[in-house]
Amino acid sequence: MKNKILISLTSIVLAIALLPGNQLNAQKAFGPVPSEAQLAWHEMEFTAFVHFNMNTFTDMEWGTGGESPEQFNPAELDCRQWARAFKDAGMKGIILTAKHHDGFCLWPTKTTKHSVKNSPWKNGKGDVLKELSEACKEYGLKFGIYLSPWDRNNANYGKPEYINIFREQLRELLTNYGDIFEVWFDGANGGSGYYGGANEKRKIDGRTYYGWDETWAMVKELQPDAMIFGDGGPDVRWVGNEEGWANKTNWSLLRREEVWPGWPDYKQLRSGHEDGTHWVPAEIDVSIRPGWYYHKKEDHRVKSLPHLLDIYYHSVGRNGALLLNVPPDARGLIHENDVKALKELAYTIKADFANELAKGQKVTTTNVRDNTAKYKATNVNDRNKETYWATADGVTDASLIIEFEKSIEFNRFLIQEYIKLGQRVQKFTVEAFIKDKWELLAEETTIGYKRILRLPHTKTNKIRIHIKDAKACPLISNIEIYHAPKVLTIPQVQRTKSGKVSITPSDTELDIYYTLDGSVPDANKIKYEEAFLLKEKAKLKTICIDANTKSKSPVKSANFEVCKEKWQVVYPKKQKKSNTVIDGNNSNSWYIKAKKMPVEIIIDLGEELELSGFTYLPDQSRWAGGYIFNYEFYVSVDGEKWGKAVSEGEFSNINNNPVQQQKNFDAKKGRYIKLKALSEANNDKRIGFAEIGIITK
Ligand code: FUL
Repeated sequence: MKNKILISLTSIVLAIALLPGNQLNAQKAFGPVPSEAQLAWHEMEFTAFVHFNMNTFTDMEWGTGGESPEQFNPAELDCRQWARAFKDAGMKGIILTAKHHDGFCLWPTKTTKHSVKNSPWKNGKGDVLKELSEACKEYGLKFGIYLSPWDRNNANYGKPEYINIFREQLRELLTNYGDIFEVWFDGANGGSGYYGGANEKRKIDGRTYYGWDETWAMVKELQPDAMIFGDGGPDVRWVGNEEGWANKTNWSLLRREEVWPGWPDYKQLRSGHEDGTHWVPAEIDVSIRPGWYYHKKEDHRVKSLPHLLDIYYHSVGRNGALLLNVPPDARGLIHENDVKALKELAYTIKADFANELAKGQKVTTTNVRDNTAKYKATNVNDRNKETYWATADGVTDASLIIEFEKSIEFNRFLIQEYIKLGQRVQKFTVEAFIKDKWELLAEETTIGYKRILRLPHTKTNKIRIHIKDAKACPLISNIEIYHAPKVLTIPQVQRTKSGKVSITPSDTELDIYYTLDGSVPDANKIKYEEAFLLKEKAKLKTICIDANTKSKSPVKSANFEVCKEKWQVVYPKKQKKSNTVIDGNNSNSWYIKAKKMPVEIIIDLGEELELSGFTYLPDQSRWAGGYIFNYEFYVSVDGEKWGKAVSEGEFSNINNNPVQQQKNFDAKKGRYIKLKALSEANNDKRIGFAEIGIITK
């Protein structure tokens, strides 16, 4: 009997000890944890992706595989220039498209003739992998490879033989170029291809065809520390979009066995799985341009600084790693526009995190496991990543207060969990003590390796971090507080068809001022509070000002004509969405099918005006086309008699630089305008428009 009681008592004690909240969770892992190599990968945070290959020379995104090696010839290729630009941008590594879907290999592989070996570049003696791996070493960057599983060139693609070829390519890459930190396997597969001349569609089963288990084992055998990227890992997962963001709730955990390349539920990858079985953190891949490859016509569409900053805060700031693609041009160099954008981004990130305010300040807490060096509250601001604040086992609701000697101003909050023992926090808030009470600044969910919050500009002497829920006692290793300067890039101005003008600043906390009389705007001019009506012709000048520092953005000028409220597209007749052409919105577009040229569009301006020019903005979207090349422009009083064209000619460089085109002519009065397209820049069978405008005398 005594023994029985003893046995059941022991089992109760054992059962209690095994309950998640009651283990020695401050010292033991809870759930999946990262490997050493994954930890090192987390710390890289920001890496360059380089799409440079056959597509760079054919102006494509997905080559068919039928290209000729003759087409690859980067006359000025300089991998050191790439490495320098990335190093200066604060990136820690480079991943290169050694082979993209079109199958062209950037190294002299033994597995196929479709490589640099048969290109005119360096008379077939060149090796991009060698040059870039050496540049990486020189600049202290890690080196990674992208090898497309889909190969639209290879005759054996789809058959078992191809898998041996694919693995052999991998073997060459993983043995000849030093340490590889990441191997990137793309899940994309569109089926059709050249396939050695067969020109057909080939279907494979993404789950079974590539024999992933064996392929992954080979990677680990040759490069034990390399991270393997795939839709569902195994080491690093895709984030489920190519726009540059993870969800705010982002677990580094994944029910990995459920995911495979081409998984239809890929949107779940944006958050990971709270109950994930493996540590598979998110990598956020996005391009600095609309396309993954360089296209001259996108030179004016390198992402703006505010956009790149959003990407940074929505990736690195949301427990992910940022893989920013910067595609070199056909010279083999990173284009000057991209270099400039990278410089601005690096400068701003540096400025945002220049001056840390929490280090060494007083920290108190509502709960601590014990006050030993390992767990005490002040571990969060000691700058030692091996120490952390831990609550007692089972306590998953606790606060921590950072008290500043003098009142501070801040707008960035950075927090890190001690992920070596698992990702735990499920809910937390940040508050500031203002005028004798706690004000809520943010209510959030996960933390993970790193979470950065952009908060409203706040003045305080106390900040409270309240962990409201966690899977096990929270372990917080680091908290940092910053006061980031406002982003003072040029404001954006938009005006609708009916004349409503809106001004968007690069930083929501800036004040906006404007003038309509041509004078320079400053803090004494009209303050912009909300969108306003401006129907008549006017010159708008606007500026953003930081009320605290008085710093100013550059001035944005917009010359508005009479608004398009009365305008109507009268030809082609009754075409849905043709009003897109005159709605004041540059980011939507409309096309006229054009089996034969010429093609024309007629607009009724609703009143007679004295015209002296017109503007044509082609479609600005990623898959744009239909660029008018040769044109004629007419003005008419009644829409019937047109007379001679008031302007004719060509939009000379529209293909390479599809920005707004402007043509001026001798003034003519009229109420109707006609833009006639005589030819399309690429013999495309359609003509596209984002916007048509006029210039009046
Ligand atoms: C996609 C590919 O199809 C794109 O071309 C690009 O390589 C991107 C990173 O992944 O799935």
